[in-house]
Amino acid sequence: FDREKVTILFVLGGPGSGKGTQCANLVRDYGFIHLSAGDLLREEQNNKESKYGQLIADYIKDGKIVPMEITVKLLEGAIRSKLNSDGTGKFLVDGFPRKMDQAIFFEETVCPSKSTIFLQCSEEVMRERLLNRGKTSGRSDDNEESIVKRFQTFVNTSMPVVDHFEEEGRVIKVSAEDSVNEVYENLAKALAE
Ligand code: UP5
Ligand code: MG
Repeated sequence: FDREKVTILFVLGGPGSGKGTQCANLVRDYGFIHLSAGDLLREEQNNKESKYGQLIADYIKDGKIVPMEITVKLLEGAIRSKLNSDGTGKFLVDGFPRKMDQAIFFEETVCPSKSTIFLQCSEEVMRERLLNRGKTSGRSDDNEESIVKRFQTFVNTSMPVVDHFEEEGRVIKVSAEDSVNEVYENLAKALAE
């Protein structure tokens, strides 16, 4: 596709920081298309035809990052299939890139991002949200043991990506501790600037 016609915003933040929730708000108000890397991986995991099902299941339960070739292919396919008929499209890429090599590979081979929205939230708050969601989500990683691993991966592997984009002055940082509506107010204000 034509990179000039495609706008990409990365949406990053720790597990449970509210990426999916706030993306839904942005879709409603700004006409973005929402692509969650985690959702795409879970879909692929459930696809009986896929040879990666078991691998993805194991990585997600352990809070580890799935080899990027798989995730980038899924994202690229989703972008391609959701472009407007004139080739334009505004995408929120949620939960990706979460490792430095993914960030570089995606921007070089698929499309550079315009900006990164970073939802900043304490582990205490995120843990409570995830355990609460775990009562009904059925997600294999919404349990104490997986949550600890997800936090470790986030701090050690994914934060360096945010720091890198920040050094380049390409991060919109938003406090994500408060209620969904308050966070969205912060976010909308930051985007307007
Ligand atoms: N909630 C949200 N906002 C709230 C607020 N302000 N106040 C109170 N409650 C709030 O929200 C989480 C929960 O909190 C919900 O119950 C919500 O109602 C509530 P959500 O919006 O879902 O937060 P989000 O940040 O999207 O949390 P999520 O669990 O999806 O984050 P993760 O980053 O952990 O999950 P993701 O699906 O992106 O990735 C899962 C796994 O896939 C990774 O651990 C990894 O193994 C794998 N993966 C890769 O390998 N590569 C990738 O590129 C991407 C994922
Ligand atoms: Mg999510």
